[in-house]
Amino acid sequence: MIMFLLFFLLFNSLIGTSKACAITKKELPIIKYEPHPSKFTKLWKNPKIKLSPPPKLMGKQMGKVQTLGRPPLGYELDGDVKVFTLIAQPVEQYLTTGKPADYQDLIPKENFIKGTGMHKPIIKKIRCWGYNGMSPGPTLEATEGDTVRIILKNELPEPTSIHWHGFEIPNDMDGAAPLTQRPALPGETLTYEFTIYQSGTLMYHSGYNVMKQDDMGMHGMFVVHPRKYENKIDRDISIFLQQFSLPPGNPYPNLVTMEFNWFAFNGLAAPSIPKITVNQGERVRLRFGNVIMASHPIHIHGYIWTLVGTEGGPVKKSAQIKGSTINVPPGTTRDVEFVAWNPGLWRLHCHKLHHIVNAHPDSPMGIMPHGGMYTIVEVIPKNKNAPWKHPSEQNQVIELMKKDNS
Ligand SMILES: [Cu+2]
Repeated sequence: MIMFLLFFLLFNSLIGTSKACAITKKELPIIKYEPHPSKFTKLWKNPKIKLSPPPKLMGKQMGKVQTLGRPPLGYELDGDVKVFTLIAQPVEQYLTTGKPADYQDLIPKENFIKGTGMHKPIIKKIRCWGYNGMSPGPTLEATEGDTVRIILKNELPEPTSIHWHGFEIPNDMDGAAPLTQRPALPGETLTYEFTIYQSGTLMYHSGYNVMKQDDMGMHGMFVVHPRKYENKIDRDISIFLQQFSLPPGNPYPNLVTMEFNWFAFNGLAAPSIPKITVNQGERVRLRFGNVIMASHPIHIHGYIWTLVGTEGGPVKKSAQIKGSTINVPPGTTRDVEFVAWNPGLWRLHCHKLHHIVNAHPDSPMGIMPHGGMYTIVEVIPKNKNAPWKHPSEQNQVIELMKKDNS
């Protein structure tokens, strides 16, 4: 009997305990943001670090390349040396702003089937790392033969360095820390200086703790113009390809998976990627860069473009390839050019179709709105009322195409 009583009391107290342990709403723990805490974070915590605002345009900017949807970065001149400043820092930005696409009003209303196609755009914030308040960092521009100095200020909670991707420079400038240099500790500054003997669409990205820092968004484009281009470029546009794994409700990228569910051009996902607007007859160069893990076959509608450059520089005329899709594997850049002869609204997107949807649902249901690596090229006609003609029939454009093929 005593044993039974004891058992009864014990059983009751267990139930009682479990009841007491149940977390009520009031007791939910408050989790403070500390980006990817590790045992080292504390060691590197530098209370003196305050995040700098993005540096203002400095000196005379090059202004030739347009980084789609992103502000440009200028430089200062110290004698003949072009001086750039990059501040490595945590960044909070919007992949999608919740606003409709800037080409939404160009789509004829009657094209929408009632009840479909007018999804309310979502807002998606990401907390990542980047340079000068954004990821990808700003596009640097120089000309073959220039000497450049890049000042890197570290405002991250861990050491960092910058690797100059594709550059033929002295070993101690390679930024592959700790192999070729000591990284900058939080609060420290590093200076790189080198002469550029090549041209092409090159890149920069973190050279320390690369898997984490590069995946967190620490990369950008570095365009080196040749002394003279083969053709005059009217629109020179840079697009950095990015992908992130963002679990639902979590703005921090998951770095240990290849299950990416957010895809971006210059840190923006459709419908928040701006359209590219060009005039009929203009020569357009698109520069694509990729330093992360997946490859992206970028496709354009209505045009056959020509591969004119890689991170290795201009492609020889005899080796130039034509197509409507260019694959951009990790660690490479691809420059394509076309003369905008064909007026209208043309899709420009990744042809891995998982990459043109935001936050993949478990199973595709209904009509899925465009997201990810998707925008349009709007080619404004010279004459709105002119009938459509292929360049082979259109005298005005034939001259341009001749130039293109010469
Ligand atoms: Cu893709």
